Amino acid sequence: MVDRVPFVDGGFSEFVRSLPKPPSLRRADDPLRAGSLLTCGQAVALYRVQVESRHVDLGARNLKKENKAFYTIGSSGHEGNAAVAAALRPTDPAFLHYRSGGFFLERAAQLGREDGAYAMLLGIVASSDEPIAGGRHKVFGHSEMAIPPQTSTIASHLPKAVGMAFGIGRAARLGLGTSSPADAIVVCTFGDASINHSTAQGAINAANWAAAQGQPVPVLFVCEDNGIGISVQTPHGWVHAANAARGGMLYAACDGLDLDQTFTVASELAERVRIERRPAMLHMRTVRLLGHAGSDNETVYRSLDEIEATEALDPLRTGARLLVECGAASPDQLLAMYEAERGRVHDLGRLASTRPKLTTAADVLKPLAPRDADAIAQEASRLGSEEERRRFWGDKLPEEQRPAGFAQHVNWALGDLLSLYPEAFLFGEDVAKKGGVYGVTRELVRRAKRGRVFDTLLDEQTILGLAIGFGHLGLLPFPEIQYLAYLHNAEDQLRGEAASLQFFSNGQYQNPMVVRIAGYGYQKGFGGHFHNDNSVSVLRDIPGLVIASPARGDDAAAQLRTCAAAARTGGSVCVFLEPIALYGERDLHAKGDGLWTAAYAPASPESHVAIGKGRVWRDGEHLTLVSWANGLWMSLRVAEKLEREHGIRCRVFDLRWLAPLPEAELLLHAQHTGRVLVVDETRKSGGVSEAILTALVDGGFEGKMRRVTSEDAFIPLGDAANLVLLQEEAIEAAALELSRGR
Ligand SMILES: Cc1ncc(C[n+]2csc(CCOP(=O)(O)OP(=O)(O)O)c2C)c(N)n1
Ligand SMILES: [Mg+2]
Repeated sequence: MVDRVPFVDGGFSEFVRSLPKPPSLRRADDPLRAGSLLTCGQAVALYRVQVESRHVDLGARNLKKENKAFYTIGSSGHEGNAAVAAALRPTDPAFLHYRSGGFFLERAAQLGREDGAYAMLLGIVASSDEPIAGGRHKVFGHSEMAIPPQTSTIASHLPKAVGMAFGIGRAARLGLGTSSPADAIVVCTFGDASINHSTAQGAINAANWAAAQGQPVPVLFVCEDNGIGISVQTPHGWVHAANAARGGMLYAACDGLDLDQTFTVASELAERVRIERRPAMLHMRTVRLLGHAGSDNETVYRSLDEIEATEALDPLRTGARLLVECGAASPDQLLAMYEAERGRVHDLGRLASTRPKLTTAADVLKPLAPRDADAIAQEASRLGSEEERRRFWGDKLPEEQRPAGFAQHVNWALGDLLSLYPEAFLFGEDVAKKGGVYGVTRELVRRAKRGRVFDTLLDEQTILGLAIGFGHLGLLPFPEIQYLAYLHNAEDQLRGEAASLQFFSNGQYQNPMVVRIAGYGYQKGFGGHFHNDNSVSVLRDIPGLVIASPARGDDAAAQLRTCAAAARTGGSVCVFLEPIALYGERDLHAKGDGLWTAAYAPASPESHVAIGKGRVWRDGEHLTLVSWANGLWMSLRVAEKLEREHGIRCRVFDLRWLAPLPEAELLLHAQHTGRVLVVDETRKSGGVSEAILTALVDGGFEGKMRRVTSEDAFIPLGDAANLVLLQEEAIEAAALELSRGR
């Protein structure tokens, strides 16, 4: 593999030495050239940051050779992004591309910080001293620089950038304070290949869609276009052709090899975004030097001629030529600066490599999803003032209404939460005017203050991105995903982004949210797979995620409040699964028995349900049925029948939470009868029962265990659904077998 570092590094010095000396040097406060927004002094300072960024890249490669560094994706060739940072305010939230090192360092410099390069180097060596991720990843981020951390999933930060921009606008209209100034703009940077990703396309589209309706969306998309994504070339002119005239988005192109022009164009565009509160795209030309990463052998897909031609466009060379031609600096001064930065960064790299690393699993896990049960209990028990609630609900409060089913309880709890938290927002497809496809959110748009309950466009990635952005701002979002099946095309926003934020920011950033998802099977007379999805394993394996899965209205209301309280007090990311088939169910054993309704119990210490706390519905000594959601409803019916017809008495235990599972209680109730039947309406493979049985084994349970589940299938339309979904007959048969000792 050819190492191009000597050519880029040595080639730079050679190039600068060859520049003709300027006849005289200009003063620091002279404009760099006629019409420049930058003075000579500012241009030189900006250039120094670019040089610093380059030396961090070179330093990373040196440290890698000694096995002291773990990350060599650099910013070489992209240093023009320092001029974009200079055009913004340091309080403008920035979601950065992995080549935006210049941006990061310039923002540090703007704030008078001298530790920008050191922070990057600490990340490169994965030290626990690193200021954003604490050694968990090499990301650009800093809580004092308004730079939240990014994951490596390209483009996945764009939806949250749009969400944050939208949230800033919405909060400003409602007079709510947030973590960002009301006139902030949000910037996100990304590559030319990344722009093709559906996540990027969805985010850009969403910003334009909102802006087209006059909604403020002050987001600046910055495409750092080096013409290539790893080895795949971007068609010439593609970024321009696909974005220059798109929706109402402003668009401007700049040459990242010219720091002066980039600063001017970026400043003018940023100013328009700030004033007009409209989305804009800055298309910045860059080059990629030193390959995609240290391990990338560019010669496999690029000719040496091409590589050399690209190196000749090194922005440090073009920048040096500009400064020298304008008389802002002499070649000798620039060479001296280059070597001084090399030495300084080298020393910082050495120092960084001696700093501590994460040494225990407990340390790694610490910021993942902190939860304080007492704080949650206290917060979840808090009820808004009666006056406020009466203003929200009108004459009759929910507790003064007749007992009701699941959907109504969710509606009541959501209403109470909207009235309790002025910073709460409820949004999703069809949630506002229509009140949700099943009417769960009906009337809330009318009752809540304008703009707090709103319909989004049809894109689940955007819905979750909005929630993440709102969460960053300190707001409390309740996004709705219309059906579980449609979470799957957006789940990375939950898995890769939302759930990982506290982890990769060492607890410094939070994106609290309660994602309501309508799901599970058994919808009578409606459905097919996409409306009857029972696959939850994709949620269960997200570290730290809280999954509530209530079965009856009283639990639904209490658990929703618990989720909101966990989000509010600890930044928890919570998923609230709603069994569609039970939305309107009123009865349990017989038509008209009303046993699946409940009176509304408003927030109080008595009505609080802690995270991971299950519920015993029925006692018995012969057999323990373990279930949740529709499975619980069926289990209770079967238990009744078993007792009536066979004298078999079952204890029925409702998990209520699928993550974390109530493992200790589970064991206790299993031991009580010594026989456990897990009634799992999800899949046989990857379904929840796998975890339940494992928990019993891990807990040392030595009794008899069985499970009944649905089939590993997509759910067909009509009555055929019941051929693959778990049925009461199967539960009964298994229960009989188990209780007879087989
Ligand atoms: C969703 C996703 N798919 C694939 C990758 C692997 N990957 C990392 S960088 C990259 C190319 C990105 O190219 P571009 O956006 O042009 O950025 P550049 O590296 O050129 O600055 C790919 C495919 C990834 N990180 N995320
Ligand atoms: Mg690229």
